[in-house]
Amino acid sequence: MSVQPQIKYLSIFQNFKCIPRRIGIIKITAVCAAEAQWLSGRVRTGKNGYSYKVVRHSGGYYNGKRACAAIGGQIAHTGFADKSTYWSVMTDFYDVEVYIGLTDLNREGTFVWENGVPASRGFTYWGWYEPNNYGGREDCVTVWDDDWNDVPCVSNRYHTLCERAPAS
Ligand SMILES: [Ca+2]
Ligand SMILES: [Ca+2]
Repeated sequence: MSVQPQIKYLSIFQNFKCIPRRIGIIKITAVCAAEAQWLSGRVRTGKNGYSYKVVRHSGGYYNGKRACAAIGGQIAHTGFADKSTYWSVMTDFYDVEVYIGLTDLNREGTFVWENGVPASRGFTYWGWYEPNNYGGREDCVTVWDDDWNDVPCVSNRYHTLCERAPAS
C-alpha cells in the first residue's frame, strides 16, 4: 500500500465519506475498510501520537500481527520502552489481555521489541515472578491489568494490541 493514496483517502474520510477512485478501485476500497476500523470502537491516541486498537481473539501472536497489518497497522510496541508513552496508552486497555510486540523468540530470556531494541534498555513492567517461561514455551508477551507476562505465542486466549503511526 503506497502512502499517497492513503493520505488522499484520509482527507476524504474526514468528511465522513468513502469514495472509491476509478484508478485502483479495489486497493482504495480496502484502505477505506481499514480506515473505518480506526474510527470505530475503542481507539486510544498515545503520547507518541500513535493510535492504538485491540483486535479481538486474534488466534495468537502471529495471527495478531497479520490482523494488525490487515488494518494498516502493526503490533503495538513503538515507544513502549518509554514509561510515560506506555502509560498514556495502556490506561485505556487494562481490562483486556493483549499481545504486544515483545518476544524472546530469538534468544530465550532476552526480550526484544519488534523494532529490534532489547527490553532491558528501557522501561519494563513485568508481573510478579515474570517472565518465567512457564512450561518452557513462553516466548511472547501479553499485558493484563498493565502487568507484562510471557505467554505461549499460539493461543486463542488473548487479543492483540495494534498501533498505527500518525498521518504525516
Ligand atoms: Ca521464553
Ligand atoms: Ca509467564
